[in-house]
Amino acid sequence: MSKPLEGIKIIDFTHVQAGPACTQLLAWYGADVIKVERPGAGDVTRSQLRDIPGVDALYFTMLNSNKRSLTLDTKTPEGKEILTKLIKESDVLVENFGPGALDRMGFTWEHIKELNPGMIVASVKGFSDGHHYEDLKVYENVAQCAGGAASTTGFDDGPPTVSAAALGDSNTGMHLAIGILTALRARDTTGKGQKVAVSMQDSVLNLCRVKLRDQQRLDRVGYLEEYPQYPHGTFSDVVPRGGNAGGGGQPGWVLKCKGWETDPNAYIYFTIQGHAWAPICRAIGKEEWIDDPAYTTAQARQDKIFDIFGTIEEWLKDKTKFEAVDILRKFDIPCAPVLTMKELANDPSLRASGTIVEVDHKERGTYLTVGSPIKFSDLKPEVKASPLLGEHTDEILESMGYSQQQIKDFHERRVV
Ligand code: CAO
Repeated sequence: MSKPLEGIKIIDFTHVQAGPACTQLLAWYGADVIKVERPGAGDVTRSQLRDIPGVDALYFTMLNSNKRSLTLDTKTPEGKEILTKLIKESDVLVENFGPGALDRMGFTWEHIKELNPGMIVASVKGFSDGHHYEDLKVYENVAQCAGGAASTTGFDDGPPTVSAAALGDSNTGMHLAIGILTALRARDTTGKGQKVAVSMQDSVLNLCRVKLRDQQRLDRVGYLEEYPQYPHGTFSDVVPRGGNAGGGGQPGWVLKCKGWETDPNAYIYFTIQGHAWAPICRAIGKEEWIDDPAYTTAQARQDKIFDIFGTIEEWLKDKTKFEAVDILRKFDIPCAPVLTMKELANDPSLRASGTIVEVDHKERGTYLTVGSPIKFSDLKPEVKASPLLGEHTDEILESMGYSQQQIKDFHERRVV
């Protein structure tokens, strides 16, 4: 089966997480992604948090599947020549170097455009062009703090908190992938490439847009009724941290189940959907609440929402998180067990759907990774191992027309 992005050649100058997550996605869907790495060193994640001495770390293997690796010192004259040739033959160049690094390498957008007017240059930076922090280097948690996620995550009596989800890194990469596909579509009609830039701050803020909604509501009315601070606590003039409160119109919270005293994940998330009040009461054996005016509307329930959650926890006391969800699902109540990474790794449904996949790697044996979260009716992305450092250098140089002797010389002079 041919893949939709087959024929698209991508120079992948990305490292760590934000950029590699983007190019990995494009590689799954058929693009030829050539990861360009410094000879002898490569992407720093190859050696970060290693679990097997001398073998590419999972951090690298889980973000660079389906790519080819070309080692190239782009600061040498020959390296620049090879890169110039590669740019002329490629469709997209993706990079997430620190600010100005590509320019310092001698490959400004103007120069690349001259070499290949159809080229799409896609960049991740911490902050957008022209931003007063545009010179800053940025990692995940820096972006979460700068994008509004940290100030609105956690509990009211605790410090700003970052999420385990890679809102700054992989999320930015996903935004960039959409940008690249959009620019490719535009090129189909104009024949011209363009520069696509995504900042980590903007990508985090995009996912925090409901918090910007809340800021404006707070400015107008002075309180936010779905936050745990309402109605008994106090609000300042900024959106507070809402703990585990459900957003939108349905209150929710993380509730203890059987075994919570010893198992830190014996919890479920429970949502009180307005129209599901009667089924909730039936499920937890509180039929008397169904027609009680003190409980029938969301507004009436608001000031005692934590007492209601307390009653539900009483009901949950003798049920595991899985047993509880099995009962609640029959009443159509939106809920889920709080799942650990171990439970997710072994989840048969995730294995069957290709969301958790086992990949065979030349040096480390098999390992688990997250496959394509996007499912297609006519495409089944196959996740292949990440490349070893420089694994495809010779074959790529050969395909570019370099002779065996030239390739040997490049190796000897550490150009590749
Ligand atoms: N050959 C020769 N030189 C190379 C090379 C190659 N193949 N690949 C990279 N380099 C050089 C670059 O030219 C640059 O050199 P100069 O700084 O001398 O111009 C240097 O290596 C890379 O610099 P960097 O700033 O990208 O690397 P860093 O480790 O200091 O910073 C990071 C890392 C992630 C903070 C920075 O790249 C950054 O802010 N990127 C943008 C934001 C981003 O994507 N962050 C997310 C990372 S995931 O958490």
